[in-house]
Amino acid sequence: MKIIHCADLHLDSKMTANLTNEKAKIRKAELLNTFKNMVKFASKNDVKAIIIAGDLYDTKNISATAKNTVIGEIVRHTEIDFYYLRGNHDSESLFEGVEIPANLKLFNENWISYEADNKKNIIITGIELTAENHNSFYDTLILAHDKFNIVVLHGQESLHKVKNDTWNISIRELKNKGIDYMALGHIHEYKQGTIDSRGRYCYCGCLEGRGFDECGEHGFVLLDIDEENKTFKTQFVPMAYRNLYTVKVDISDCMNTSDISDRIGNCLDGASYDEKSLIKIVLTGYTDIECEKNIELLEKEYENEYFFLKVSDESGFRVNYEEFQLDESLKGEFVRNVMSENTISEEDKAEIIRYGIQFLMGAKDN
Ligand SMILES: [Mn+2]
Repeated sequence: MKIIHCADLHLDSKMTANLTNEKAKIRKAELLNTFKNMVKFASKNDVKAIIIAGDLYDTKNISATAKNTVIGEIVRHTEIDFYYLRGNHDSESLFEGVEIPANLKLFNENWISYEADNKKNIIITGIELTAENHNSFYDTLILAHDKFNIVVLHGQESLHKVKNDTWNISIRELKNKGIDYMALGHIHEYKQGTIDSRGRYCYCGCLEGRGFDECGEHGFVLLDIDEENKTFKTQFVPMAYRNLYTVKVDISDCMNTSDISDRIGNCLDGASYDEKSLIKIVLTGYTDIECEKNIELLEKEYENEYFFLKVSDESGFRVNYEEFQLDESLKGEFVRNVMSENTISEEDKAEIIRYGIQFLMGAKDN
């Protein structure tokens, strides 16, 4: 039996952190579309169940479009059962006034188990964490050890129990419970780990990256379970329409914007990102204080090659002290004065000297 494990779709996210309203609108539509594409994949590949391990939505106020899209897909695909466990971003009244389709299986603040296959060998069990149950839910989990057990939870993994943290999940406390696969949500990056000699836990990551803290490939996990032998294989399936990448470009020794542009060009050519990507260029390294650097121009130069591109300058300046040692001009005097100041850090000195020299050079031009 094939099962999809997805989580953290965050449908209806604002998406305006980097993007214009127009592009944010496009991204919002893409999030919904990727959900539809995942269901399409499930239908085509004989997937019998889709587990949504929390944060299907991003806000408590869900748009009619997002609501109708999800319900519409569930109703349209009666061949698939949807197991939806709410996360910390999901609304309590999500299905208020809506008739719950028979193939939509929900969870609540108590453990609930569902038989996922006709042979009753695969059991999906889940609980939504609350302030009341987050300390006790480990003890109340009782599984039949002769079944293939999938446990669904939404929260942050840790070794030990963290008191007063509703969204904390101690992996150690879930040892020897009979779990085969734990489908987790909350961490937006794909990650697998071991529970005990029997079971594994997995964060499938979010379905689409939204910001530059969610770089790289995104998608879902496809489980292929042999219900007779109770063995299984997992596969990460990339599904995101667009990916985000942070690209570090060392601009050490560049003297002007053209030099920097060449470095950026080399890095981008080497990586060959899809033109649909969102790119954040981070300039690193150290340049001479007299380096001419125009960030806006660099952004303009490359922004049309991708859906979105921004340049963030994290490079520093280096002062070539020897150059100023014997300089008798005001510039040399200024540099030597700053350098002899013991209360200023080296980085701040470089910054002060850079501004000072720019000022002196500007004054000379006038
Ligand atoms: Mn979450």
